[in-house]
Amino acid sequence: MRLARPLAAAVLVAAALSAPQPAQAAVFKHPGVLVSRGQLDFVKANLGNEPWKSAWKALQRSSFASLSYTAEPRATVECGGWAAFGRPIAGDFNGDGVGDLAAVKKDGNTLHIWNGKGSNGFSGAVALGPGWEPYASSLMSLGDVNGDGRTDIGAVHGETGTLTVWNGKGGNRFGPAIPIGPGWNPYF
Ligand SMILES: [Ca+2]
Ligand SMILES: [Ca+2]
Repeated sequence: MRLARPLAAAVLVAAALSAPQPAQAAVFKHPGVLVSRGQLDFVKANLGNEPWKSAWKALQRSSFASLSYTAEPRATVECGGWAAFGRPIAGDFNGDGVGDLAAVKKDGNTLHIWNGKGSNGFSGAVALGPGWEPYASSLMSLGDVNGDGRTDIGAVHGETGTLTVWNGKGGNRFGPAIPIGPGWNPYF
């Protein structure tokens, strides 16, 4: 995770000012604070001045700093696995107002969705179903093309050139494939 230096410093100040937690050294040994006491004191003394003032306010607005934030630790954290997926598309596929990502996994040609959770966070991948191989290279987010307020997706069949639309239903669900018409291959 990379943070702007003032924000990173503010995060560390918040950590330093928070109440001490019960030690769990037997399970996990924290590598320690990566800045000096003098640096923390400097940032703390300048929280009323820019850029530290804005960084502090941004930290306070962050959902990760909320007292109601509930961590969702995962047993397995995937790193560097995006090469397994085709080009991702963006849209609000579950209808909660936060942007999501979708992409077809090349092995199995299954459409996957990652729901945005705000603050640049995403849920784990939700597998929707196989059979997307003919559409994987042209999958696109269309916005709302049927006017029901929900994000729709489309693609051009790689062999037939038929433009096909799937209307979003919210909750990461889509209606049946609706063929719009042939002749779209030259545009993709
Ligand atoms: Ca969403
Ligand atoms: Ca729609």
